[in-house]
Amino acid sequence: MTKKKPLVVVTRRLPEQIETRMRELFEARLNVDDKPMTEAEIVEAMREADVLVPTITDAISAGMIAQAGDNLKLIANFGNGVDHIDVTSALRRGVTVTNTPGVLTEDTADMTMALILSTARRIAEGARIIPEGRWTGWSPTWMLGRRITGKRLGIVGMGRIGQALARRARAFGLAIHYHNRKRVPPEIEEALEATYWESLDQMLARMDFVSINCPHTPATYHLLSARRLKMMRREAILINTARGEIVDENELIRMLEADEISGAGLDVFENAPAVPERLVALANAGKVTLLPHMGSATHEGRADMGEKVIINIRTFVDGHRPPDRVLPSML
Ligand code: 8YV
Repeated sequence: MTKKKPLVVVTRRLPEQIETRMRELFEARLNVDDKPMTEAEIVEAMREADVLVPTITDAISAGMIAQAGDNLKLIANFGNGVDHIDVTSALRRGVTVTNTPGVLTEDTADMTMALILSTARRIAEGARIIPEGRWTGWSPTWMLGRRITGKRLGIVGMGRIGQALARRARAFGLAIHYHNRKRVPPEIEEALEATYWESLDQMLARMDFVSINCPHTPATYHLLSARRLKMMRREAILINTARGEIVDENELIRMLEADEISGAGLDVFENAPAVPERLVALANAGKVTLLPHMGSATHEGRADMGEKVIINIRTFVDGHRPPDRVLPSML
């Protein structure tokens, strides 16, 4: 007797090979035109589905989870961060939540390093000059940026991505400093020649670059508050490839406009995809580099994320614990 395939509802378009596999393995309901689903459409899907596969663009609230059907037993997120899902409510209702950690670590660390290079050396600004026909020739004091070698990088959140960033940053001659909920094992600190700062305030006051690489949780909401941002040095550059909500964006904008901080490289925003006009004006002025959440945007990375979703669903459907369960301790 063939086992009934689980009804798996996928909210966004996924890499082709992943969708093909899903059609083979599951009763897959895919989003071929990639038009984001409305809350009502997602709730409707949650009433019928055995498994929901959302992404960062889908807010899954407690209210939506309360309306889910009894069949819904797994929310298999396509992505590492789960701050868009009310995981506590899901777990309370006996719904397992999984994510896709690890497979996007190197790509996101690459993009973080790219933002450090781009913002310090004004690459985005410079790359516009020739296409816009504004180059009149070389000059000794024109388009000067900031040196990276020998400077201090403070990493906020020394998990997989923070450590992968540290490996890259060392190759560029940056001194590694970090703040984290707890100290990493001594062998990792030694390998990265990383200095631990128990006090985030004290670390912020001494860094040339500060990179946000921690998850967005209730505890890290506005971790870089107005008070903390003011501790950063005037020459410092802030990089964020984690989540916009970790930084008080309004205060960051005010400080950039007032030259109280020298620059920022942002891949995430507090109310993405809405980006404040004042921030866009700062980008046009060459003071900040803004990217549309491209941290893990590689063909390989997104395919690997899809593979992880499939593995999480298959192990769960086979009655086993999926490898990437999101646990309350992670929230
Ligand atoms: C994802 C990300 O692409 O994984 C994350 O947390 O921010 C991105 O890599 C996005 O979340 C897709 O849902």
